[in-house]
Amino acid sequence: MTSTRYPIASSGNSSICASSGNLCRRFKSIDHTCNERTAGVTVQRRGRYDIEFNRTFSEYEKGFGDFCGEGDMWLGLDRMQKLTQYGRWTLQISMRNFSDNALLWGEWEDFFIHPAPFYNITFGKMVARSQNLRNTTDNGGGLDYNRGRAFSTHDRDQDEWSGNCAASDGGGGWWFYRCSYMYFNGNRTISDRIDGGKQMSYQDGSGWILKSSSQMKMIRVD
Ligand SMILES: [Ca+2]
Repeated sequence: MTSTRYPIASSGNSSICASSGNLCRRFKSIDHTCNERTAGVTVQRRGRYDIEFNRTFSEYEKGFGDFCGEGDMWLGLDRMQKLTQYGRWTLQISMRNFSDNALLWGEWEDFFIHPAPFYNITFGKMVARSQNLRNTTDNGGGLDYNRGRAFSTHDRDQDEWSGNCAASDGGGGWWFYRCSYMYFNGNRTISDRIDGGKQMSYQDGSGWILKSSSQMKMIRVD
């Protein structure tokens, strides 16, 4: 499978249910009539640092930021859950390294967000990736570690660690297990100094790789 739909450079959520017009308006009433098959919906985008990601569970549930432009944003767990009820979706994740600005991306099939209050994330196997993305589970690493996990924030601990991953790891919400090897809602990377899993980072089995930007997108495939 090749991927020509391209991450990071792509524009905002302009196309889901494009025929119904403005997406921002459309999001107020996502329903089963939404049958756009090739649309991509941006789930998370970060790189401008124009908004904070250290937020409450309720904010992660509702979503925040710039849905229709190019600014940083989080779609909202409630919207993800509603959208994934219909059809099959692929999750595309792309990120840029802080150190060399290299772009890495991968796609996982059967992305699904379960209902509140846990909003567990499930997904199938990786179906496409850039050559420079490793997803090994050796020594942890990759997204596989998060499969099936509930969403946690600093004010709602639903992770399986004895402490609170979100509170310890930079304040942003995520589908933590005993924390995470992929974490894009953490602290902004401002230097090469690695600080556990607190910064925007991806652990590929060989070590933490700090990120300067990220984008997660859900793409309807069926
Ligand atoms: Ca915990």
